[in-house]
Amino acid sequence: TPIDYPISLDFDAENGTFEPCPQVTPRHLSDLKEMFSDQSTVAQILRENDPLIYEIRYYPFTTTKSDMALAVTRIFPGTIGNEFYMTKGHKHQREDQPEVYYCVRGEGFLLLDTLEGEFRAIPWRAGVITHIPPMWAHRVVNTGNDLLVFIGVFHLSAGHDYDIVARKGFAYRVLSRNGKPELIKQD
Ligand code: S6P
Ligand code: ZN
Repeated sequence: TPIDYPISLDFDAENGTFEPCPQVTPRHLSDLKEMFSDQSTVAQILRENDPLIYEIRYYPFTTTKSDMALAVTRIFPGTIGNEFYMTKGHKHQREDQPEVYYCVRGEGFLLLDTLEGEFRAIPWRAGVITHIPPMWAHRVVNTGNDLLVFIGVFHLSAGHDYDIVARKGFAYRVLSRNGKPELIKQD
């Protein structure tokens, strides 16, 4: 239901949580298993357990005339094989829908890819704000030993295309070599 009066949230930047929070979406390894390069390690882990890779907390600021939304994502530290924990990644369905990302805590990369030849890996740390133009697929990778927290502001009507990312993949992966992140080109 639309709410046409101001709403404020109580945000805990250390934890990456806020109150009130109407929706939390967990993403376990099984939810993004096809995104990781080392499929034999994925299968091996999934035989034993299904680790939580990240969590998304949403707040829809729906009014009678607008559909802005807030999402706070917390990516846990870790690797699958030698690939750092990351978001599934998606492109917005509507071609006129950008997004603003703000890294609140942690370190890693924001990967941006048109999936048509243009790619950027933005080194990310607390304090960096990035505008994601329409038609750029986006994925965040946690390369640190600690939680990575970021805020996304977008329109609910943007829609999410996960399939195109699953089909084409990002141009580079972020892999751990001796604990240090390296960008590796995909063929
Ligand atoms: C939504 C926005 C974020 C992501 C979230 C999780 O447009 O970009 O809220 O949904 O960071 O990533 P993903 O790829 O699983 O949706
Ligand atoms: Zn998005």
